[in-house]
Amino acid sequence: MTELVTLGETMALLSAPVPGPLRHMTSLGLSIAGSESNVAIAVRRLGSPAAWIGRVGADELGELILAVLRREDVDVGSAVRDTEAQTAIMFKERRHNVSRVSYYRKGYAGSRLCPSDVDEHAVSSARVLHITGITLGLSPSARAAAYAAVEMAKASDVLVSFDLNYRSALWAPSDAARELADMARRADLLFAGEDELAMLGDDEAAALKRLMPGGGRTIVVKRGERGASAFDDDGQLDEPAVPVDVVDPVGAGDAFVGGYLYGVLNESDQSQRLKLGCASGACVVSSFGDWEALPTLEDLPYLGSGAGTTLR
Ligand code: KDG
Repeated sequence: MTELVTLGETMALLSAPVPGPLRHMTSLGLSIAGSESNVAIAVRRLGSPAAWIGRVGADELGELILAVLRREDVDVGSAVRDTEAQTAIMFKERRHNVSRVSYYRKGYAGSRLCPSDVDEHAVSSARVLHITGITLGLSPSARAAAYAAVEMAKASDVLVSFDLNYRSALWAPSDAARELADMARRADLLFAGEDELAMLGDDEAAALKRLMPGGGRTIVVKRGERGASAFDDDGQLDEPAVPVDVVDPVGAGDAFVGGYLYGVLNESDQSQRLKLGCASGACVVSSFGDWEALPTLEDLPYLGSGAGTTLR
């Protein structure tokens, strides 16, 4: 049975293999990218069943996405093939130690996600529904699909997990702040970056107070190289990051969320959830790719081994 169900857009990813402007590349690596499917892969790699719901084009890139997710043992049985729009593409390049992404996604298949695409059985039979603010910014129909999924989850006592995941390329900060805050208040478990909380309130304390009106909810603040903090009815718990050399930060937030959610699904305590999140994030920042370096449980003990460690 699926434990985690995620909903969102996954794109084909074309990445520059070496640093430099995209315009001078003669070849690009081909993979896939999508915050929600990254989380599904993260949870599945650690050991819990996970499903992804989204729309892909009826094209080769759509088949690529489904094939990669299937290979990762993520359930894509509820994914939809759109015969009228193509699969979106994300490009990634590195310039002066900065990773830069650009999207070709407006009007593409993933943005055409709509409420009737949401498989009610898949949502109501899961234990956690995970969505992100990216879906709210994609299009009105994708936003409606996210709200429909949350209603279905709430009707079946499925825990709603929401990552603000603000993407400036998708919408203006004022529109995003309103929509993100509205969805945040419906979530049982909220993930936010420090910069995203700043967008929603004067300071972190004010934003947290506004977003956490009732008890029984958890807000997890992702602090990058300074780790993460969880706020719940028991107060605040901080966890430092695992020190690693940062190679490519894209996808690290999703890895953190996946590790944390695996802890939720396996009844780990708050400290263990944060540790799993930070460890998964560290694995992804220390290598290229949005999800390829996500760990299995067996990989985790090797994290933090000194430089030059050889396993024979
Ligand atoms: O969170 C990592 C993502 O940025 C990436 O995999 C693609 O979903 C994505 C997005 O919208 O940026």
